[in-house]
Amino acid sequence: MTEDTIERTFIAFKPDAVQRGIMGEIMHRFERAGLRVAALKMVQATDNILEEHYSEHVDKDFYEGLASFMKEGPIVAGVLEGVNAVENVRKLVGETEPRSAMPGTIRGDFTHMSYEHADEKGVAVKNVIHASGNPEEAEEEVGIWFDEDEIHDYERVDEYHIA
Ligand code: IDP
Ligand code: MG
Repeated sequence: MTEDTIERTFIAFKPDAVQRGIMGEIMHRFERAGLRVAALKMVQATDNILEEHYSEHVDKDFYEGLASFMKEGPIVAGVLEGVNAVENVRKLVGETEPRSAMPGTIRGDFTHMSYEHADEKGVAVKNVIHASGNPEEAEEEVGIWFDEDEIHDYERVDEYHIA
């Protein structure tokens, strides 16, 4: 897919999604919306890669909790492709704080905790999935987690209808 309206976005199933066994249910939502899975791999996050990935949050109070949560177990990193993929994936993912995430969104359907609760416990908000916030972030994050030869170009059989 080469049109300008076709974007790539970065997603990651956080350790809670992997350990809760809900990766398939989450991926199903992206696949049925017609987003093309261009890359996918299970990786153990390291301090270095997390500092790059969450560079905007490194100095925040919740960073330590966030980094230790993201290292609790493997994550599954992926690249999704589609029309305005960044915006569409964030729409499916929902609000950052589970408490405010609407039913029907991934975070709204699979989580419920609040910032207040997470901060009181000194842990990160466990919200099952990461998705790039804007196209610039998406390009940067795809580059942090993937080499270009790990991103695959193939046609979905239903591409005629979905994009
Ligand atoms: P996003 O994941 O929706 O883009 P960001 O604001 O970029 O949200 O925050 C990155 C991640 O850091 C969140 O998904 C969440 O796991 C965690 N987080 C954000 N704000 C807080 C907080 O106030 N307390 C604890 N964890 C937080
Ligand atoms: Mg963010």
